[in-house]
This record gives sequence, C-alpha cells and structure tokens, in this order.
Amino acid sequence: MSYAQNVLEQLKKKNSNEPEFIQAATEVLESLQPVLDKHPEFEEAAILERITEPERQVMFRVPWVDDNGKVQVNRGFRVQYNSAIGPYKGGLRLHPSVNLGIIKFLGFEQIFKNSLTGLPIGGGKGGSDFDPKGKSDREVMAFCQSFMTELFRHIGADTDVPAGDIGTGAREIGFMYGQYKRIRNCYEGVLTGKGLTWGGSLARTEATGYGLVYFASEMLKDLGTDFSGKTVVVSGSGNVAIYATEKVQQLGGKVVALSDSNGWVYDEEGIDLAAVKEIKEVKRGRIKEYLEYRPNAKYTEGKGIWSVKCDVALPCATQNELLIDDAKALVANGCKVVAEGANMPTTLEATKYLQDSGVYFAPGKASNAGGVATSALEMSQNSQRLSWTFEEVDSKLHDIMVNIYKNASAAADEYGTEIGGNKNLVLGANVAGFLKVANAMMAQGIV
Ligand code: NDP
Ligand code: 2IT
Repeated sequence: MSYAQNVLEQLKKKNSNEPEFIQAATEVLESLQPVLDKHPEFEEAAILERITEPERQVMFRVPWVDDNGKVQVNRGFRVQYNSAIGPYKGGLRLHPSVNLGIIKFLGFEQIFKNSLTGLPIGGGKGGSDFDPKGKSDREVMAFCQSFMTELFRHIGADTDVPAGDIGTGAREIGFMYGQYKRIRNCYEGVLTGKGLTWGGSLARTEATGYGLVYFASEMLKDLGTDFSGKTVVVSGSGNVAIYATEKVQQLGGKVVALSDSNGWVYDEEGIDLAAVKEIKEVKRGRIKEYLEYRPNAKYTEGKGIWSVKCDVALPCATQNELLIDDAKALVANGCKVVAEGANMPTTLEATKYLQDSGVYFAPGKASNAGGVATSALEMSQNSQRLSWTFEEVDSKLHDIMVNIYKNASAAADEYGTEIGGNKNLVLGANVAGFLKVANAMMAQGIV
C-alpha cells in the first residue's frame, strides 16, 4: 500500500464518525502520491500524519439567554489546524449542522487554500451549532458575546484570525469584535470582515464571489471563450452567491437561477440582483419572495437547481449539494465549466463524473480563495493602519486569482495527466497548496 493510502486508512479508523473530514482528506491525499514519490523525505518526516492532525482543537460551552428569558446552550468550536506558514486563519460557521467533523474538514481545506493565495496565513476554522435564522438581533448579540467570552483567549492578530462563513456576516462579526475589544482592551485586527469604519477592507464583502468569477474567467480563457453571453446557474443566495452573480452580470453573462435551503428560483430573463440583495441582505427573507419582485419567474420547492440548462455552474451554498445525479443532469444539458464557490459542494463521485465527461472543474480551495485572500489584505491594512481603495484591493484580488489559476495549472501539468481533455485542477490545487506548507514544516523540524 502506498504511503498516502496507508495514512488515509489510519485516518478512516481514527475518525470514523467524521464523514466530511474523511471525504476532504481522501481528495487531498489521493492527489499527493506523485509528489510523495518524488520527495521520500516527506514520508520519513511523517508529513502526512502531521498535516492531517490539527495542532489544537477547542470545544466549549456557549450559554446565552433568549428573548423569553430561557437559557440556551450551544457548542462552540475552533480548530487550529496548521500554522507552518502564518497565523491560523479561517471563518466561523454558525449553522445547526455544525459539528467537529465539519469544522475539521473546513479547517483542513483551509490549510491548502490559504497556501494557494501566496499570502502568509495558516489554516483554521470554527463555529457553532447556533442557528441565527429567525433570532432577534438581541439574541444574536447575546450568543456572539458569550461565544467570544471563551474564544478570545485562543485568538489574536498574530495567533489566529477568524472571519465570516455560513451564518456569520457583518452583524455577527461586529458583535464578536465589540466583545473581544472589551475583554482584551486592545484594538487589533483579530477578526476580518469588519465594518468599513472600524478596520474592515473595501471589497472584502464582494471578494469570494468576485474572486470565483475571476478564476472561472481564466478557465474559460483556456477554453478559448469568456463569460459574455453565457448562461450561468448559481446555487445559494448568500454572500458568495450574490457577489458571484454580480460579477457574472458585469462580465456579460446571464445568471438564470439561485437557491436557498428551501427551494430555487428560475428567471429566464436573468436574475434581478437588486431584488435578491433586498430580500437577503436587508429583509433576511426567503428566495421564494423573489416572485413578489418578478412575477414571471418560477419557484420550485426543494432541490433540483442543477436540472437547469447552463454553460457554467457555480455551486455557492454548502458541502455535498451537487450529487452524482446533478452531475449527470449538468453534463446532459451541455454544461462546460463547474467552479466551486462553496467548500466541497461536489461529492467525490460527482467530481469524477464531471471531470471524466469533459467538464472543466475547479475545486473550491482554489476557486473560492479570494475571500480569505482579501481577509489577508485586510490584516495587512490593519497592521499598516491604512485603508486601500476599492480599486486597489480588487486589482490585488484579481492578480491573486490569476496566480492561483497559473500555479494550480502548472502543478497539474507537472504532476498529473489530463482528465476528460482538461487539466486536472483538483490535483494541481492540492499539490501546489501542499508543497509550500510541507516545505515550511520540513524547515521547522518535528513540531
Ligand atoms: P451565507 O450564510 O451568506 O449563505 C449561505 C447560502 O447557502 C444561503 O443561501 C443558504 O440558504 C444556503 N445554505 C446553507 N446551508 C445550506 C444547507 N445545509 N442546505 C441548503 N442550502 C444551504 O454563506 P456564504 O455565502 O458566506 O457561504 C457559502 C459557501 O461558501 C459555504 O460553503 C462557505 O464555506 C463558502 N465560502 C465562503 C466564503 C466567504 O467569504 N463568505 C469564502 C470561501 C468559501 P439558507 O439561508 O436557506 O440557509
Ligand atoms: O472558507 C473560507 O475561506 C472563508 N469562509 C473565509 C475565511 C476568511 O478568513 O476570510
């Protein structure tokens, strides 16, 4: 058995109750054998055993009082996965589905994603099984303050810098930042995604979605085309989905469908993004309400968004939302490019099917890295005590995404073989992300 397979077998035994973590680890380790063959020193130094084991993980009680005066208790998490190339960096997910296995998969992916950005950030992730949906602002504040009352002792601008993710947006980051500052009596860039008047960066809100479309544009360029006139399906209707849609529209593409966890809308004439922003960013409503703005659009309850015919598909909701039957529907409808905005939205089986069928596929750790890259730019601005213009940040983001594409494709050429007539960007991203971290770990000894 190869070194990578052997480590994977051990991981499966040790973490059998963490299916999402096993899925993420399988995808990465199965890509790395060509690198491990070339560098036997990695096995001697047990790099795979070390990189798959978090440096530290904390789980804690988060008690708070709801609007009825009842005491509620949630579970908080922070997994500090790898600090070989910089302070731990990664978002905080607030969703009822959150458990240790999910935070571990996200933290593990973050190591390689952050490495791919070319910026000095290690990998981490956190969150809670708290559900912000339907809660009052006061309840969200009570939760965030309690969460930070424990988390503060584990983080810091040079130690670990959390940010947003599903369920954690500007409101939550604000409440958490206020509590951190109050406890520590220190005004530092300990969180990213902050408001613009208190240390946030211009273009951070847009960054993940914009970056995804910059990356997909590089893929289209390699296929000899661009977004102009393309029909695009985007799943989700949160931060990533909204700004991916905005950039596709700016580049002349037509987004015809968006979704949330209840259902999806199809608008043949192209999504009215101002309506979606009002529903989601202002009213915190459901995507179904889109029909109030565009009565000719169609709403379908439940899953099924991938049955919509498109040239480009951008899954931007959550893990394992694009399954084998969805992949088959996309291929049957002539889809040419799938780029992940969410983390691990495509199952391993669906990914392989898409790749084998000639769809050019980008894994989230490469194509959604624009968010964390811009978070690292926010950290730089905080350290300098300066604010850059929107254009400056956006142009750096664009360059970073082009570079990630170049590095992942170069690694795909060097270590992999073509798949379905395209570069294997899954392998390329894993190899390029891994090499930088592994080399740093080698230099720093057995730690
Ligand atoms: P938001 O909370 O803003 O939006 C999430 C969207 O996905 C909502 O439309 C939500 O619908 C839907 N969704 C969430 N969970 C589920 C579920 N279990 N089933 C179906 N739909 C679901 O989050 P973001 O847009 O920030 O994050 C989306 C994805 O992008 C996540 O995978 C995240 O990890 C990833 N990501 C985010 C980055 C960022 O900077 N924000 C950076 C890189 C990756 P509903 O409202 O009904 O729950
Ligand atoms: O998955 C991700 O990369 C994020 N949620 C963004 C993390 C960050 O630190 O900005």
